[in-house]
Parts: sequence; C-alpha cells; structure tokens
Amino acid sequence: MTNPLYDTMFAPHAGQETPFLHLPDGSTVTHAAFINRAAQLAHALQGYGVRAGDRVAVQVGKCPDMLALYAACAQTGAIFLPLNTAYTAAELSYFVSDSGAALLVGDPARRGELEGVAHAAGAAFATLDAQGGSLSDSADTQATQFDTVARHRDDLAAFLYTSGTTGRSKGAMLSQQNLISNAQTLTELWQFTRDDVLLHALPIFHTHGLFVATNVMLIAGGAMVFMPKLDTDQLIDAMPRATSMMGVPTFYTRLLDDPRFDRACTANMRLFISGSAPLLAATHVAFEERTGHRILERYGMTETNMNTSNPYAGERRAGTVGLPLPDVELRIADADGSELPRGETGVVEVRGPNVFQGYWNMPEKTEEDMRPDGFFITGDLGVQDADGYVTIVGRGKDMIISGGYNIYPKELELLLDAQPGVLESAVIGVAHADMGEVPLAVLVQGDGPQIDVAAIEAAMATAVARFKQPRSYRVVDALPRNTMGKVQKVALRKEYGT
Ligand code: MLC
Ligand code: AMP
Repeated sequence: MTNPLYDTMFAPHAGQETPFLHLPDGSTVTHAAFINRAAQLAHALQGYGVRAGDRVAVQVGKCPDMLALYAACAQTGAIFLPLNTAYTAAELSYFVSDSGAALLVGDPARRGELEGVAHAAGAAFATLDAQGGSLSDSADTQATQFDTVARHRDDLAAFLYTSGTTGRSKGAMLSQQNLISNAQTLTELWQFTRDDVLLHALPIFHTHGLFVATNVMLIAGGAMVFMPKLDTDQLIDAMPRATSMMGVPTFYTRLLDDPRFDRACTANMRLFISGSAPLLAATHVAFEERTGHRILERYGMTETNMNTSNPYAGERRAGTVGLPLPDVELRIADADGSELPRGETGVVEVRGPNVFQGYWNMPEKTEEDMRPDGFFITGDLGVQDADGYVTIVGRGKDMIISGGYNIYPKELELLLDAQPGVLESAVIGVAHADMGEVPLAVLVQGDGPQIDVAAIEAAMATAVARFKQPRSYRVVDALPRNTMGKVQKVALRKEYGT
C-alpha cells in the first residue's frame, strides 16, 4: 500500500455509484462523486502550498466538502486538524499557532477575523462552506484524479485538540494506523455493511462523528443521512429509511421526550450506539421499553478512539461500557500502574494500535500520561466485573462533559481569576437534564472592586466557546479547602447541586 489510510478508507470506493451522503435537500452524493471531489480538493490544497506532513486546520460548518477535505488531506499526506465551529477567534489563534498549521480553512462569514488569526500565526487562509468559497471554487476546475502521495502507517493523519487539566489544550497526534485499526475493528464488531444507512447528526470535528461514525461507514461502504445538527424532527422523519444511529446521550433523552418516537418509528433500525458521555441506566431501560431496542454503549476518547464496546450479539448491559475491543488491552490500575483485582475501582489504562502517538510538542505531558510498558493512562475511573464488562464510575481528571463536549475547569478558572474583583475561582459541573452536566463558576470576592457578574459573562463570551461558558455564577467569601490547601470541589458540588 502506498498510503494505507487513503487506500483502506477511500480508494476502494472510487467508481462506487451507490449513495454515500443523503443531504437535507433530498440530493445524494455517491461514493464515486465523493472520491472525485476529494481529488479536486487535493489539487486545490497543493495549490495553497500544502505538502505531506503539513497541518491543515479546518473550522467550517458540517458539509460534504468538509468531509472531502478530510479525504483530500489523506490523499496529499497532510494532517487533518478539525476544530469546533463554536471556538472563538481567541481559541483558534492558539490552535493554529500551536500546531504550526500551514493553512487555516474557515467559514467565509468569519473571513475578517479568521484571516487575521491565520496570518498572525504564519498560516495561509482559505474559505470553505456549504455554498462554496475559495478552496471549493479552486477545486471546481481541477481534475478528478490525483496521484496519491505515499505515506506509511506510522505517519500522522490527524491532530485533535483536547483541553487539559493544566488549562492548556494539547494536540493529540493520531497516526494512520490509529485510525485504520479502530475503524476496522468497529466495523466488524458492529457488523456494518454496504447495506447500512447511518443517521449522522453529530458534529464532524470530534472523534465520535468523524473517526467513529464516518470512518466506520467509509470502511463499510454504506450511506449516511448527513444532518447539519441534532434535530429530533429530522431524525424521526428519516428513521424509517435508516438502519442505525450513533449519538451522545442527549440524542437519546431528546428522542424519548418525543411521543412520536416509538416502536413503529424504529422498526427498520438494527442498531443504536451511544458514547462520549455516561448514558444513564434509566435511559437505557426507558429506551428499550419504548422501542424494543437495547442501546449499545461504548467508551473512548480523543487520544485512543474507541476502547470498549458492549457486544453486538451478546448481552448489552445497561450502565456499563462493555468489554475491551478485541485488539485493545485494558487494565484497571492503581496510582502506580499496577493492575488491580477484578471488582476493584481504579484508573482505566489502555494499550493497543488505537493509542495515539503523543501530544504535539509536549513530550513531558506525553510521558506523564504514558506508562513505560505502553499503557495510556486515561484518567477515567473504572471497575471491571468478573465477565470483563467495564463500568466507568468517575473521573480522576477534573473535567465536565456537557452534551458530549469536554470542558476543563482549569481553562475557565485561569480566565476568571484574571477578572476584576476576583481573588480566585472554582468551576464545577452541576447536573443538567438535557446536557448531563453544565459548568457553574464559584467566584471569591477579593479586596478590589465589587465583582460584576454581567461584565464577567461578557468577557467569557469573547474568550471561550458558548458551550464552555458557565451557566451560572456564585460569589462567595472563600472556597472550601482541605488541610493541604486544595480546593474541595466535592464540597462545592454538594452545596451547589449534582
Ligand atoms: C450547544 N450548546 C451547548 C452544547 N451544545 N451547551 C452546552 N453543551 C453543549 N454540548 C449551547 C449553544 O451554544 C446554544 O447556547 C444552545 O446550547 C443551543 O445550541 P444548539 O446548537 O441548538 O444546541 P444543540 O443542537 O441542542 O446541541 C446540543 C448537542 C450538541 C448535545 C446535540 O452539543 C452535540 O451534538 N453534541 C455532541 C458532541 C460530540 O460530538 N461529542 C463527541 C466528542 S468525542 P445559547 O445559550 O446561545 O442558546 C468523544 C470521544 C468519544 O467524546 O468517546 O466519543
Ligand atoms: P474526549 O476527550 O472529548 O474524547 O472525551 C473522552 C472522555 O469522555 C473519556 O475520557 C470519558 O471520560 C468520557 N466518555 C466517553 N465515552 C463514555 C461513556 N460511554 N461513558 C462515560 N464516559 C465516557
């Protein structure tokens, strides 16, 4: 193979005249058309000076060209770096400069600010959106054949940024092998074939929507009903023509809130998969009662893609994330990395072809999270029962998951601490019926000016994406601390509600 990622995922579908994407306007993109489009975009990328190994940062709305750009990066050997469309210019500046991106591809509606971000970081800038834009326009006139650039399985294919407990985001480096191995394993395990039609309403800038949903459908050669975002009306309309869906728990709770969602609506479906955040056992049970389907829950993360899954054919146990994938080794370990006996709670550690290559330009951080024997320390707390089923019982890392998006309190606390009147701050996750949890900020009044919560909210709005912004604020005189002086977030959560 000259380029394992392209040759496994994309090349097999050249000339395949079956649907790949069903679009909201009723039109369809065939596999063959998608591959041709990727080749055109590969030429366009080269026109912008992109070469193998370059990072291509992409912040555009969900559209077929965004996916084709992923394929084009694979074909040119460039490293695909998708970014949440909710990120502010301030957040983007960090990602573009930290990654040393050669090109930033952005939404034309934000051209003014994004062009500035790109140029300040020494990157070129191009636009792309559903209606076209500079990169799409220059692709339109290109040939639909492109000489795939040779790459090796160990070459990097993608960077995904993940925030961290230190407040600084880290670029997780994923190799071709990381993506291929996991997609092949999942396709086989979940029995996806060309006959499948997957409801795809997830964003495509994260592991779930891109490296799980899309990669699996590419390997299988099936089709996706490609929806811009979660819309229960659209899901319910399309369900009778679909076979499967992947979503975060909010997808399932919102569907259950709709009385039209019932056995008849799901009669053609063979598989519902949930992940990215804990699915309540009660949701699993309610879903089965309503539809007769048992949701298949799996567990993964940006650095590892998927690690465990409930079985397709065997017992899907509510509240568990199932068994380690066939090619993934998993251990529940103590703080030193020694494996604990079954039934004891510890940190989940994993090893396998899915585990990433480290954090970009952060060798110390990589070393901190990786055991000498190759196990990656996930930071999740779990327990494995006698049958091997894993349950995630909590997080060793200080992290909030809101509607499937991770929020690291430290990033917000650093910003809040710098606000007028704030002596210090603590951000905690509080329960939220729709999103699972949302951030709440506790601010300590300092000696300076009186804290102005409205002004702080406005400052946070320009600093971080909306989903990260605290949903509520409390002003207090002091934070609860233990004898070591560490802020007791458990006490705060007890007081302000989880
Ligand atoms: C949107 N908003 C959120 C939010 N999403 N707030 C908190 N948490 C979220 N996740 C805010 C918007 O800014 C807006 O704020 C308001 O909610 C409505 O926006 P919306 O766009 O209409 O939201 P909605 O479509 O309802 O989106 C909710 C959602 C979406 C849960 C469907 O966030 C989503 O698709 N999440 C999936 C994330 C995902 O793919 N995670 C996988 C990561 S990979 P306002 O106040 O301005 O109205 C991973 C590894 C693994 O974790 O294992 O998979
Ligand atoms: P991310 O860094 O965005 O990829 O998020 C990964 C994190 O999401 C994991 O470390 C877990 O904490 C959490 N996660 C993913 N899937 C599940 C699941 N099925 N149950 C509980 N937590 C999950």
